[in-house]
Amino acid sequence: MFNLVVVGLGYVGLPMALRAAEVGHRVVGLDVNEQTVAALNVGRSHIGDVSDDYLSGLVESGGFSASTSPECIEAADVVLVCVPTPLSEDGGPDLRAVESAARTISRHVSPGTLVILESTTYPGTTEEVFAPLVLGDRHRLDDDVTIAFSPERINPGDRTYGVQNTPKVVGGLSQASTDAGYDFYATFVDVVVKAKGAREAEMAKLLENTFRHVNIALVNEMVRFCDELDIDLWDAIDCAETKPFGFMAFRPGPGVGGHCIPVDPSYLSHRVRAKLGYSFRMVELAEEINHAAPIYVAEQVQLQLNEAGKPVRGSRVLLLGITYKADVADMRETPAWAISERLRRWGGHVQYHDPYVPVWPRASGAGMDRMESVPDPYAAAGEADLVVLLQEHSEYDLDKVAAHAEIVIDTRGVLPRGNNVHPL
Ligand code: SAJ
Repeated sequence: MFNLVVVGLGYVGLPMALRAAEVGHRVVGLDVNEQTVAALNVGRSHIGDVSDDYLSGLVESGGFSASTSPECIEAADVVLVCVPTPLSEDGGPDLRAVESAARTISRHVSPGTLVILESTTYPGTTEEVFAPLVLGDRHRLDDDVTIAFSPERINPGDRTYGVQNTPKVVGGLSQASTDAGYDFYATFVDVVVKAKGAREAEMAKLLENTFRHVNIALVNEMVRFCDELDIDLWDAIDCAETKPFGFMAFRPGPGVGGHCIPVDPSYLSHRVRAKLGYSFRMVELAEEINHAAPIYVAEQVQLQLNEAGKPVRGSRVLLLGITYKADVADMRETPAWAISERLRRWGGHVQYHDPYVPVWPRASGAGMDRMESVPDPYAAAGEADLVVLLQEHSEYDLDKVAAHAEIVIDTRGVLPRGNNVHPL
């Protein structure tokens, strides 16, 4: 078994750390947030998919502990880096957390340690940014430190796939590093896949999520002209989905949110443009289409109110489900924001309901203001001039939504069709 240090105890690092502890590795979670570390050490989880019971069992057994002290790296056989790489101003990944972690590791790492970066980033980061900072002028690759990349595949809210049963890709800066990464992950992940190298492992992740981004953009563009051609794209997708091979269904929506799909592909287009001087047109077009989706929804609101002889100005519009996807509490890059802002700019009175978001703090042009979720979505639907279903949270009774709403724009194509229901 290994002494493992996991740097960054968020939605990726904590599940990885605890799964490794489950099989007997001695795991220290290293994080800069003292409150997070203190809470974890008393069995309180800040990650929705990690229960307090699961965590406290591993804390009490001594398999897992959390710390803010980087000295724990000195005893590590393996160090995983699972820190955030948010989008930076220039469209690439903000690598400051990765660089900080690499410098910290460099100061404390012992000979024989395997260091693996899991944070999503552009191909070449491990070789050109991460490794030089880890190695510094004191360590040599393979002689005393092996370095690899392994894309994170943690899927928040997924009840089927977790760390153990999601195949793990790993690619090193040398064959020895790849092999060391394989041997490590194979102790607690059912299927481990060796990539040719770190770049291929970095690229695999971006390909996975660029694939989704581009295909979501495809249907987000098709839904516009299908509407004008009086073609029910939702039905066409259902039909296409019966093909047992060679097709994967994506469906139109109000826009692409989350911390992966709208972000990861731009790392790739940023890298291509920065290194090669030309654009990755598919991604840039997909970004353009998906960024426009929320405005298309606002325009559909305007159109349907117009059909009812009502201007947007002064009309009450209820948004149902404002997180970035159904049954998650995550608001990152949610399309609800752009929709709400556009309707308010047109003079609409916007309300919302979301069981996961009791209060919606919003930094709008008028400074930080806040909205509260209406208590009863069905009563609010009955009082609104128009309802927009953005996220089909499982707790919503879709029949009741359709029954109470005078007009409803169904951005998910899930409501029972009626004269008052208008799918995108
Ligand atoms: N969306 C659509 N139409 C679709 C699918 C998604 O509009 O057909 C929208 C969603 O509403 C959401 C955004 O796109 O706003 C992203 O949705 P997603 O289903 O891709 O969910 P994410 O962002 O949580 O993506 C994660 C990814 N997991 C990892 O990166 C480890 C992704 O690779 C997974 O495929 C996805 O979860 C999943 O399948 O749940």
